[in-house]
Formats: sequence, C-alpha cells, structure tokens
Amino acid sequence: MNDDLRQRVFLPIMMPLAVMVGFIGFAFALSRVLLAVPEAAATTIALAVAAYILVVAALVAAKPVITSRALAVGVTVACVAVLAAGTLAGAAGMRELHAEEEAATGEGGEGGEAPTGESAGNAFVAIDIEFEAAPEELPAGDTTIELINEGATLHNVTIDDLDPDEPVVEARPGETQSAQVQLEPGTYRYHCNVPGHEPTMNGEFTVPS
Ligand SMILES: [Cu+2]
Repeated sequence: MNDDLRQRVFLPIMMPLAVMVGFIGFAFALSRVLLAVPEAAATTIALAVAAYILVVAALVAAKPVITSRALAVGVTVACVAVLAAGTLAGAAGMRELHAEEEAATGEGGEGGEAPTGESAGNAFVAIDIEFEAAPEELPAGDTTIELINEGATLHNVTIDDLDPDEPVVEARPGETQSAQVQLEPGTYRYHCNVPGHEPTMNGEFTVPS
C-alpha cells in the first residue's frame, strides 16, 4: 500500500470505522466495569476516564499536527485497557451484582431459595431496626412462619395475641429461623420484643376464615 493510496482510502474509510468499533467496545466495557465495582469505585473510575479523555483532547488541541499514528496508539492503549478491565470485571463482578440484587430485594424472586416478601410466603424479614417485609395474610391452622434476620442485631417475632412476652421465633444476625404456630381466623398484632425495637418493629396480619 503506497502512501497516496493510504491517504485516500485507508484514512477516510478505515479510520471512522475503527473509531466507531472502538467506541462501541469502549462504552460496553466501561459500563460493565462501572456496574461490577462498588458504587464509590465506579464514580472514581468514571472520573478517571473522563479526565483521561480531557487530557488526550487537550493534547490533540495543543498539538494540531499530531500524527494519526500517535492518536491511534493513544486510542488503542485506552481501549485495550478498558476492554481488559471490562472482561475481567464481567467475569468476576456480574455474579456478585446479581447476588447483591437478590439479597437487597429480599423477595427471593424466581429461583430464590426462600419465598419471602409480600405475597410469596410466611416470612418476616428483619433489618435494623424494622421489618423490611412481612406477611399481610397467613393461613388458618398449623402454619410455619419464618424469620429472616438480615440485620446486625437479634430480632424476633412476638405475636401479641398468642403471647405478648414470648417470641414465636427468634433469629440472630444472618440467621433464618422458623416456627409453627396455630392460628384462628382474625387479626393479629405482632412486634419484635428485643428492648427498644417495638416502636419501629410492629405490624398486623390477618388470618382469613
Ligand atoms: Cu428487633
């Protein structure tokens, strides 16, 4: 390929194409990095990338005769770095992200082990210091209720109308405990009887007849 052909064919056609492909790969890889790392780190990385782009733009502006080769090297280095980071982050981070999402919603979702949350089951989900989720309705008769403690302190479920002083089920931080209760149709008030918790940890559920 002689220089004349290179100037007339390679640069006008190949350069925009390469830049476009590079940019798509760059954006995709960067989004994966930002999604995979913790929020604080994502901000730092985004700022660093923005700073790098500004510096490169400033250099190009300050040196208008910059060669296309120098520009290509700079862009390639940046793209390779981000693509490599994106691949690593994609492999390592996305699973954690999904695990975090599932844990954060506490809903179990499809494929979650414990059916929790509103309509899904009989689980109370405690964090510090409130019930993040609790059943609004429980079936009459022999019923298993579950307490998932996602908080950092002891929590329990005490059903006032069964025994206002004796927890039905109690779970230490990170634990899931379950217990059987006998429920007649009616409305039941419950709370956590760990000292200081009741004001923010109480509620009602109904047992339809
Ligand atoms: Cu509590």
